[in-house]
Amino acid sequence: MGYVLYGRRQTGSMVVEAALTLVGAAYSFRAVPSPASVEKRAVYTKINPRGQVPALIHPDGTVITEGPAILNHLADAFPEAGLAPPPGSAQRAWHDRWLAFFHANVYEGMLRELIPDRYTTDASGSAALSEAATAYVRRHFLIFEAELAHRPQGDFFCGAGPSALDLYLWMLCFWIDADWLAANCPRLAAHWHRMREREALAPVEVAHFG
Ligand SMILES: N[C@@H](CCC(=O)N[C@@H](CS)C(=O)NCC(=O)O)C(=O)O
Repeated sequence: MGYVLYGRRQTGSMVVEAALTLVGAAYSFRAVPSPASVEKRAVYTKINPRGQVPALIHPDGTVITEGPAILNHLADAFPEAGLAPPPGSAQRAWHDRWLAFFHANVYEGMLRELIPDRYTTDASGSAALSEAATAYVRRHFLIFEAELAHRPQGDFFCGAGPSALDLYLWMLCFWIDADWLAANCPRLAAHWHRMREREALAPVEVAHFG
């Protein structure tokens, strides 16, 4: 019995699919209807009360939500896959810091940017809310771009292969303006292009953005 991933096209389940693929875990995928489908959604909220994807069900039935918790679980459960530096190492602390940074700030900021109506009771202010969120998201990308200037230059953030953090940035870059990224975050833009060239990730990209 493998894992079960609840997800939907063009959502945060993309990075979990990528991680499951890279670690070679057996899993089945269950598509969760969009938020508009109230009736079907009621079934899913029994699994994740927030109604959000992704949710990963461990083979023992444990429900895991929140992208970084899922990714860190897979990194620890499949250590030979090298999805994160060893637990307890300084490198792992660095990795987890930035994973949490992007999850807490950028992912949430992108939600405000893309669906501002959900974050206000005054729809007349939605455009301004979205605009402010764009600036907020970009400020956080610039902080990480500056951080990379102090890191050893390599294809990946933490070593010889893609880590969960590499996968998370690969996913987030599908939601940021590519021209802005190239002009303002050359290291991250180059990283995104390298990640998109990886054969193992191509089917996941096609499933979400093909
Ligand atoms: N903090 C959650 C956020 C997940 C999230 O916002 N998922 C969105 C899709 S990208 C979703 O399911 N939205 C549907 C809803 O909120 O009703 C995580 O990291 O997994």
